[in-house]
Amino acid sequence: MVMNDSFKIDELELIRSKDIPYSRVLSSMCTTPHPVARKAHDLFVGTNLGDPGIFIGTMELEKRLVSMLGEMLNHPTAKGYICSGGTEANIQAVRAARNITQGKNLIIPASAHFSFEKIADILGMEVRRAELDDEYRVEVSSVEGLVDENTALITGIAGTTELGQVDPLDELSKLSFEKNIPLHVDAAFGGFILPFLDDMPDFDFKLKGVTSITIDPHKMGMATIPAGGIFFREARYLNALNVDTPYLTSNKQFTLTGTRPGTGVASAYAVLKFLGFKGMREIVNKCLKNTSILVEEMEALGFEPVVQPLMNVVTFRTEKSEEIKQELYGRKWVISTIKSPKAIRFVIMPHVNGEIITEFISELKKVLKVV
Ligand code: 0PR
Repeated sequence: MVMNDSFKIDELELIRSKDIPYSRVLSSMCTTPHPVARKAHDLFVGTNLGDPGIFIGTMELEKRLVSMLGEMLNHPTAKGYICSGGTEANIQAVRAARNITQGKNLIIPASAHFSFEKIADILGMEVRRAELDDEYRVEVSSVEGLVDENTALITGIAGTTELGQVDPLDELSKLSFEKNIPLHVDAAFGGFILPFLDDMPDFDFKLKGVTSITIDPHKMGMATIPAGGIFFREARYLNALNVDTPYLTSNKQFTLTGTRPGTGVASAYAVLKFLGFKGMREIVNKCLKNTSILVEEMEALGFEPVVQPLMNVVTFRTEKSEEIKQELYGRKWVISTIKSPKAIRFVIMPHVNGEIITEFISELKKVLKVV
């Protein structure tokens, strides 16, 4: 083989070293993949679930993972697949509901992820935003007021992107069931947290109105990117997504992408099998404990959380949110901000340990002197 002299792996290593390491990132919903996820990923590099007749083993693994996640979501026979992330999962949920109901609008909480704007654009549907209560959870009466005969889908969120809040899903479920409108739960983030906590509200297929759920292994599931998940209560939703693929080893395809990596399946499966329910619970609890430590430290500096954190997402009110974020970024620390109310936002993922929090707080003290 003729090698081109101009290529050296050092070039890639150098470029990669410009990325900010996760140890300095306190606001991402992704994290360093679990070591077993990396191993599994390597083993499945190059696999393509878009052609299941070739990747027979990989397909079998996806079936196993789908039933494990279905069980975690209180519906062992849920139908679904592993996709590229929360955006694709949400697109597919809305598309399936639209195809079944022929509805023209969808109702989302004002706190919904921006993926729904893309969805409205792609599917040409009207998005109706329901108001939030004082705790930034959707007002069910506002949702009810927006429903009409053209409503294809109602969405509730289990772990909002900005605040980690959970909508009153039991009430949304009742409303959806009564009105016979599909209910989608965006648990892209919370789906790998809520099942491992005591005293948490029901958010999954236990609620009889819930027809679909987004749950992302590449967030709290510690799988390698990309790994999202979309699950439906009934096969007819998945079937409503089918197109014919006459020349492939399968003759139909319900996925959005054609070529589809098996790495997310393998890495997500490996993490769940390796850690088990007990191991996942320990990691989730550790994240929550570290979140409380951050809250204590921030309160000692005079900050106040916007809402008491339910999960490992926490925000603190400050008029100087943008200045603080920028000054920290200049020092290679990454946090984020929210606009309403003005606040700085943290996501305390598994890579954020006590040592990192201590280091961060000492940097923040310096920043507060100059902003
Ligand atoms: N639904 C919810 C509730 C989300 O929080 C997100 C993403 C999505 C759907 C879309 O998921 P994908 O990004 O997998 O398509 N939430 C994060 C956010 O927008 C995604 C993220 C993750 C952003 C890591 C930055 C980052 O460093 O904040």
